[in-house]
Amino acid sequence: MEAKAVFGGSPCLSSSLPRLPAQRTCSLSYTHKPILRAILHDLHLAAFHSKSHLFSYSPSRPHAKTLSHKTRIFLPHLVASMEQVEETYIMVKPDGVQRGLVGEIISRFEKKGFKLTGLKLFQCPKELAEEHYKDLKTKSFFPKLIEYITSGPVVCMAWEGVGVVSSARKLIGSTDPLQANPGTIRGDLAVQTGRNVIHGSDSPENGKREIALWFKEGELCQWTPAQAPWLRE
Ligand code: DAT
Ligand code: MG
Repeated sequence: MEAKAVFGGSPCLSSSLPRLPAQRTCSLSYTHKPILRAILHDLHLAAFHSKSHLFSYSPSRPHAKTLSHKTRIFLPHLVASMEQVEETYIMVKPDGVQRGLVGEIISRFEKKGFKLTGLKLFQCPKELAEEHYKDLKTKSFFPKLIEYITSGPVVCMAWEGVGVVSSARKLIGSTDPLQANPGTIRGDLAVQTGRNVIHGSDSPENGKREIALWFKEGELCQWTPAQAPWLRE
């Protein structure tokens, strides 16, 4: 009988996680059980020292008595619950669609590692555009903004992930493309505020509000990307 020890990576030895390329494995005979236990115990303590409150103590486990520390069981569900999954509404505006930038824009979010949960090409009615931008109703540019957003099809997207709202805003860049940093979508692909190719929700609350506004029930898809364990430990 053999047991595998994993070195150099996450010490969470869940069998559901694939082994990361940088990790090394070695096979130990089961007759080396006490040594293996000691190695694993030390790895746990080293890698998760600052998160010790996330471990439960299990003094009832027999080998705990033979070690100088209490045995700890890692509780990954507690770590997951600490990191709030957000959703954001991202929209390629009519200029982005007309200029053939849809693939490029989707690709940036995919490559970053966020999860696409909704996607459609859509001709936006005036009432929806006005509701979406209702906070800007008093602005002088509001009529032109509505005219622009309804001038051709848009690509509506819902993206999900930890920190996705603020990260998407960083990927998008400043409202004025001339002020947007190179490397951002607006910084790389646009030159004018009135043609800034993309929208992104400005808060988690607005992310939820806007997704509910632009997507009907049944249009969103919940799924688990195969790459999930390669993006977050
Ligand atoms: P953002 O899209 O970066 O969240 P915003 O919410 O302030 O920016 O404005 C919504 C859109 O309105 C923006 O993407 C383009 C347009 N807009 C904003 N300010 C403008 C201005 N001064 N002149 C013309 N259009 C403007
Ligand atoms: Mg905005």
